Amino acid sequence: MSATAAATTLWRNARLVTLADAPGWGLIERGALRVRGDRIVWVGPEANLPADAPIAAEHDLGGALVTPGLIDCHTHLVYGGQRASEFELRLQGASYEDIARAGGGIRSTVAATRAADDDTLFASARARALALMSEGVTTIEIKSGYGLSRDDEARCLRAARRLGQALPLTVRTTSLAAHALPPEFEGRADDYIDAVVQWMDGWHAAGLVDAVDVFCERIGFTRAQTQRVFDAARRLQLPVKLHAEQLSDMDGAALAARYGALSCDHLEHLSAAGVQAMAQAGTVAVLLPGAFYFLRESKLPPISGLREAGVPMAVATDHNPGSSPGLSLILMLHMACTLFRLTPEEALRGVTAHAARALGLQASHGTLQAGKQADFVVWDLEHPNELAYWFGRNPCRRVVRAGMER
Ligand code: DI6
Ligand code: FE
Repeated sequence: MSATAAATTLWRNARLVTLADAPGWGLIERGALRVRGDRIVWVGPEANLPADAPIAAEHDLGGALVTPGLIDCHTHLVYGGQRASEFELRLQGASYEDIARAGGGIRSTVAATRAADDDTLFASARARALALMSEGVTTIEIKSGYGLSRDDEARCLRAARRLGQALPLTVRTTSLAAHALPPEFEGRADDYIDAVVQWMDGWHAAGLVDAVDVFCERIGFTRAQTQRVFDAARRLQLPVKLHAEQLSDMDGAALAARYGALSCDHLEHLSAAGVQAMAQAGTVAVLLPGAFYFLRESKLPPISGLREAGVPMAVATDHNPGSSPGLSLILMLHMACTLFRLTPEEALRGVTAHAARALGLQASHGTLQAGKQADFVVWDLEHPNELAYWFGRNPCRRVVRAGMER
């Protein structure tokens, strides 16, 4: 039979976790999903299935749990080398900031990234993307930030775009050229920001940038420098995000909120005023328990303040070679509960609906609803709270992304 435009695929006999309306899991027992092309066209209890459209294929899921595809909304996936020896230094007592100030840290990854050719950068990032995908990740954000020159940043962004073409995975790119000061600009941070602002036009014109981010920190860039990068993004009509209040309170979140930021990320040192500014702007708080854990931080992000103010909370891996070399979004979901005391439902929303919002994709991704992209995961689990409960186990059984089984 030739596929007609109206032919749909039916996924039935599933326990659907739709996350359609907050709060709650949006559970549908004996649920069904109808998929046409890359879209969900109908979701509901099987008993209510309309009998009109032809069904091209039918899958009986045997009562299995189905959630939206997972979204890792903060990664630094493209880089050269690794930093295990820096981890050893930290085990001997050096701090992350000490190492960065001594010229190690991000700068050592910049050297390794510049030295790697395009295919090596792509191959290492591809292997990491496959690891994330094996646990049901269907969308990821990838930041640049280890090239720190016009051409090396472009190479990293191109590798990210290439991943989205080569793999059954939605990739959103973020320019994080303002991640650290490259050695050739030593002592000239404002000149570097001038250069970044100029380079951004070219990266944007080449279609390489979906959003713009800055590391606003004592060892990163000041608020004034952040603002100049955000002004450039605004001129190009690009949305902004911010690495904010990770190691100290720079009042960066309130600044980002004034630019209508999609998200502020890390936030361990976020103030009450920062929480309010984010709530008013509708900015998502992206929590990164992997970095908190790996850097052995003790100051917790103000979770109850964010919750009370109604700030949507997302959870991501922050995968990077220095502060979070982990490649399991499900482990982050678990750690968001154990370390940050999110509820299992908040944590699942954090890697689906709220992660979509942190990428500006809330209209098309993150829940099981008619009209959204058909991205979903079939799990070897009975209840969605088990996603937060098990750790070191991969219960992902099947993945459908954009209507196609991977
Ligand atoms: N905050 C982080 O945790 C990562 N970048 C950032 O701005 C760390 C990046 C690295 O150490 O390589
Ligand atoms: Fe990060």
